[in-house]
Amino acid sequence: LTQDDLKKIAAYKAVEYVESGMVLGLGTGSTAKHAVDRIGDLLRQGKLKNIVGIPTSKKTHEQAVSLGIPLSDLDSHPTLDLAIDGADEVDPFLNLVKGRGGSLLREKMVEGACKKFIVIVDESKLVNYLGGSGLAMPVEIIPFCWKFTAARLQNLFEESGCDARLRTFGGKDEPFVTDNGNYIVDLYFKKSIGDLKVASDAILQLAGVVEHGMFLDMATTVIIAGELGITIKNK
Ligand code: DER
Repeated sequence: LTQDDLKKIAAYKAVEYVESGMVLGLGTGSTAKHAVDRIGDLLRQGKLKNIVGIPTSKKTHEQAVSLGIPLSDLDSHPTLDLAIDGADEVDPFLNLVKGRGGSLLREKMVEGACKKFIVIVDESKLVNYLGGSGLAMPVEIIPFCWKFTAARLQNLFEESGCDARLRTFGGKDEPFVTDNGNYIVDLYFKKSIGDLKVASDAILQLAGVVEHGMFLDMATTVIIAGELGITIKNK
């Protein structure tokens, strides 16, 4: 089984939780893409009806439009029944790192408004502690004086051996710009950042920071697809 096979297996399992009439948060990324495709299939087959989708990125919005999934937004639906989305890291307490696709702000807004939030991952996303993969922990910041903000973020986590890097795209030095017109600083850690709530609050206190990619105590179910089968963890 390829990693994409596993992503698809997790995604299809999550869509089994979708009932007709639901207002759904539609996630972003290569795993969530399979879930959105599946929802589109079931709508077309008439097996699902009266679904309203709330996309978590312009990219997912376009995918959903192409599939004919009826769409709305948080202004019209401030509370959603269910969101399905991927994650970059999942710790043993179902805390997540998200945002390596750059959509963390809208994802956190949508998924924070849901009664249930199902996370779909292949087993490679499991970590012992957040930041433990040594890969990026994204922070969305405003473009104004981004170097100033990046330096403050790096200093905040000095003891964890933090390296803060502006996310660029296309190999050039052009800053990556989010759907919301902001920049992303990716934090790389050499050691655990300790208490996640303390870290989260410290990041959000910095003026110039919009949001970070730690989704703490938000997932209600995590569906993990591995070589040996599917594992479902509930909060
Ligand atoms: O950027 C994001 O938040 C994505 O959902 C990410 O967390 C998972 O992306 P993937 O399914 O492509 O690995």
